[in-house]
Amino acid sequence: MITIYHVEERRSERVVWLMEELGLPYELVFVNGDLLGSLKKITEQHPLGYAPTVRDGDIVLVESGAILEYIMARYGGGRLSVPPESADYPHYVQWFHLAEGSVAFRLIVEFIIHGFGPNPDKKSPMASHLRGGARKIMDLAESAVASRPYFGGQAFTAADIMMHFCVRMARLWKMDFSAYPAMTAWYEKVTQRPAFKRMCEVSLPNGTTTGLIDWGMEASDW
Ligand SMILES: N[C@@H](CCC(=O)N[C@@H](CS)C(=O)NCC(=O)O)C(=O)O
Repeated sequence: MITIYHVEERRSERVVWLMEELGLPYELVFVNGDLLGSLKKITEQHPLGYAPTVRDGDIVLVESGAILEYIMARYGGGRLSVPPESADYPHYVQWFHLAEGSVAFRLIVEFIIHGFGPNPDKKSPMASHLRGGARKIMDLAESAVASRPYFGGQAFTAADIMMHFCVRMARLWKMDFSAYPAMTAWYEKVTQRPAFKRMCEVSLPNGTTTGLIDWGMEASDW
């Protein structure tokens, strides 16, 4: 039995969504409505104290992408991944890793630079250079789902689960998606999946809180 240590509306929802898609049993641990309480439970399992953290018997794993790969390979019979011999494999492997390695990273970089205020180069000489990086990646993401139905190619895969959190983060931070019709259609499509809806019911019983926060970002900041 996999135990998922969860924080509401955070990356641990990727693991819950995957388990629901695969129809695998799991135990979900979090303190409803209490972000810090949930994080405390995670810290009892692992010194990094991140969501997601997962326990499988004696094994404790962190890093959402690694956790998804572990579950698909060990318990999912490879479902929701793409085998290397498939023509879709390069798309799948790139977007699966790009999601956390570059998309989430670049979004957070812009968020931090925004916090530097009106003269960001005074804080870091790289600030102006880094600005616009998230947009470039989102342009790439738009062209990906404009040319094929899903990030991983022709079928829904774990690459879509990885990318969903990033796209949601960009939308929460008010990136203007009017220039991204393919990504908007992809987002609508994947959030209609029954497993996504079950994930929301179990992992977010009180509904959104992060969606209600003023993050201080405006469309013009991107
Ligand atoms: N790259 C990591 C990021 C993990 C992460 O930063 N999780 C956030 C929630 S989405 C968290 O737990 N933050 C609390 C903290 O950093 O202490 C992953 O994909 O698992």
